[in-house]
Amino acid sequence: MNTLRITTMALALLSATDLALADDMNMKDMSMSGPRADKMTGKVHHATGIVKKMDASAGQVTISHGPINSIPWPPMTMTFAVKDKQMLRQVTAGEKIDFDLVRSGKDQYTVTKISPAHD
Ligand SMILES: [Cu+2]
Repeated sequence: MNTLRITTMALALLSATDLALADDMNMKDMSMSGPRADKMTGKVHHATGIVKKMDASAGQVTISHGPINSIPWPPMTMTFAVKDKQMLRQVTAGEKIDFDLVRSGKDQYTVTKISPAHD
């Protein structure tokens, strides 16, 4: 079996696991903690929101975000740590953004990517 084939199979397995997990979360578990949430560590969630404020020295951004079904979260306003403080140079308060977040602790998520919203 060549390398490409093995990689393709591994990717197929990965996405099947992801889908099963997401399904399980949506159906039964609305909480953000516990063993199920632990399995989500490392998974990148995508969301949209409006920047409320930035704290460059603390490396934090407050975002009024829409629903994030993959966690799952309803819409809310909350403050996140950012992976890299430089990311805050690219945003302004009131701006509509697309962003990525990754679980970084119990009930804690870190924003790993911010870009202007597409629409
Ligand atoms: Cu939230």
